[in-house]
Amino acid sequence: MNETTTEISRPRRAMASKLGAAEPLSTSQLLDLYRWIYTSRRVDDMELKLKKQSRVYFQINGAGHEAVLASLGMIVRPGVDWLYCYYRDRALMLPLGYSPAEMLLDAVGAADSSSGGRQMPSHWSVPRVNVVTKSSCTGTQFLQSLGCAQAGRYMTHNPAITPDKIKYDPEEITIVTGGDGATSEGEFFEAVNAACLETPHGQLPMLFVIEDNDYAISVPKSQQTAGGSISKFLAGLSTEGLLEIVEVDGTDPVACYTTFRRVEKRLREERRPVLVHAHVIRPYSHSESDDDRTYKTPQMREEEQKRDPLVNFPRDLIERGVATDAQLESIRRDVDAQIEAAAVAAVAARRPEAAAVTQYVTSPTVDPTSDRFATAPQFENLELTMIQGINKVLFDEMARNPGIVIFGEDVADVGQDELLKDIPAVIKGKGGVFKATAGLQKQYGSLRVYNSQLAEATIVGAATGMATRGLKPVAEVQFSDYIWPAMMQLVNETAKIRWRSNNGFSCPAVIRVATGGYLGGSGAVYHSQSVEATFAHIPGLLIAYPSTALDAIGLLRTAIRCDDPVLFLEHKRLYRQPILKSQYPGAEFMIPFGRARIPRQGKGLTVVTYGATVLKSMAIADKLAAEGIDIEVIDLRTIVPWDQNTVAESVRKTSRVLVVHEDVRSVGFGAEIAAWIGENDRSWQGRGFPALFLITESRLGPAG
Ligand SMILES: Cc1ncc(C[n+]2csc(CCOP(=O)(O)OP(=O)(O)O)c2C)c(N)n1
Repeated sequence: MNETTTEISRPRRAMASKLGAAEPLSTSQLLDLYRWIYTSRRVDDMELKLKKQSRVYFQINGAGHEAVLASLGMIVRPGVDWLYCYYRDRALMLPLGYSPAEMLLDAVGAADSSSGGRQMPSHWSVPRVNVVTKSSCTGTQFLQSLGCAQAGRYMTHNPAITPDKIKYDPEEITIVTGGDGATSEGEFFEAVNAACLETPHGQLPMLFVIEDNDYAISVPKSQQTAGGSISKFLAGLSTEGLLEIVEVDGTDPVACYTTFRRVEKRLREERRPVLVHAHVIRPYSHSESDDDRTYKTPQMREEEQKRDPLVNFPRDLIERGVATDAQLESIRRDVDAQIEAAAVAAVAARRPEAAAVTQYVTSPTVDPTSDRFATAPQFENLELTMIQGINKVLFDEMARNPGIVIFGEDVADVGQDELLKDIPAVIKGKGGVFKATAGLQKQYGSLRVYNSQLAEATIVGAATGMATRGLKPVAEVQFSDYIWPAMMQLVNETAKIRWRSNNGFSCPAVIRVATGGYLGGSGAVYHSQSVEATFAHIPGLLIAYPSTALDAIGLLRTAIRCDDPVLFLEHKRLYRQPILKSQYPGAEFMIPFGRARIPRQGKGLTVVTYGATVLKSMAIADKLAAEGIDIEVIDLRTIVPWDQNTVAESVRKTSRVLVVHEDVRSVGFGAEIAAWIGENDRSWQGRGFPALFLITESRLGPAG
């Protein structure tokens, strides 16, 4: 079955048949379309004018993309559907009720804009109609929209989640847009693949809209996509019936509207994915800082102008007798006046206070460092290693919170649902390469516990999209050495969603990551790296790094119950250490973040450490005690935030500090601790600058 269809037509020729189609647009709908197309272009023009006056700092336009986007807006169910929109999507925002006044507040960076002045213009974020905050990254939206759609599917199939608890609608669809250039990002292919996968709970009702203007800044499509067409590139998926692909003239609003209406049934009723490849134009330069005359000839630019919907659509409306020139002129005058007034208001609008810049880096309401997360242990007669403790917390938290979803590479017990009944009689079940998730799928089913694709960006991107919807994904990255494909999501998305949307959205996902070395000789370089310093650099991302079973249990529960994204680092070497075992402290036990532990008190020297080097430091401290050296060991437990008070107090007492970490010496997290101690030396109450050393694990020697 080949579902690829081509609907490229010039608006003028197409109009008669489109107007007479089964679901013809009414006159008022056609005039609405014209109003949105015209408004979008004129807001662009106003922003360009304000840019020339240095009232705005950047401008990116939606010119030439208006027709496909305005018509897409007509099929959106505002507040029901979910949207991840590209920076060209001004004309999609208008039918959703996002006004020129709001757009211009965004453009000038007003305090009362959607990002509180933190984002560039046209980085849409409208919580009231489920337009999820977009970054400047060209491809990250695809995987987040995947997670959003997965969340919708999850909620539809999980009766424990009702719309009064988490917003969803059984008919919702997820719409994600992007340019032809953006389809070269690996995340696009990962998202299409995952959306098309047949799972026990079906495919995903995702509408991918590719706005193809032939260029990515100056790079033509011929250098971008093999064969020059993303829809032809993906044709195999449509041949298999996995994805419906439709090509359409994106400058023809009626053809686009008809296309979107036609694919709605597949999306809303059949819950299956669709890709609309819309051929548009880009009559303005990429942005105000680009000049397309440097790479397009005058003739090329003239050809493009001939397809401009702002010229062709009103002409067709008049020629078809839908509207008179006077009627259209009246719309234009009305819109112009509205935009003028909006610009005056935007220029006068309040700008953010400088102090507001640190607001909403983390949750303003849930503080994981607070006493609310300090619960006393109620020990049960159940002794657990660190990995068993992690597994037990996941079991208990899943029972408590139906919003928890667990996925990652190999985390499921089995790949086929029908094998679940064979556990444990016939097969043991996998449950993660380290067994952290063993038995969870058997207990909670494959809606809640499943294998992801072998794609770390997908794992984190999908977790990000799910968490934004209100679920609590606890995803696993198998080895920290392989977390890097997810770096873009973690740095630019997961960690920044709350801040950049001015608290409009949040992303409290938990990403569990096996990390660190000592894999019995077989670890080598790609199974032993320390990654905490890299991630500690990212505002908005909390990092826990337990060194005992008890801490892993308490900190993981805090990570799950708090409202911020947490990178939960689990040292592989500690997973099964008998010496680190603990009795299970009960299903409510939590340890607040940012509170260090002092496993050994001393007066002669402070050792500040975390993770696997805690155990090593303790062993050396015990040894040196015999030689009369009295060492205090501080286990930070969490890297972000880290407990400066406890360190300060100890340093004041000992006046000597040794910072120990497993990472390379330069620019590891230990360097941060050492720098902080040095920077704050004046606060050591006149006791002088403390002797300060940074030591890496390799220097601990065999005794460690
Ligand atoms: C990941 C990433 N790489 C590079 C950029 C810089 N950049 C911004 S827009 C753009 C071109 C995007 O082209 P396309 O997706 O075709 O959309 P268009 O601008 O043509 O509508 C580039 C390279 C970016 N924002 N993000």
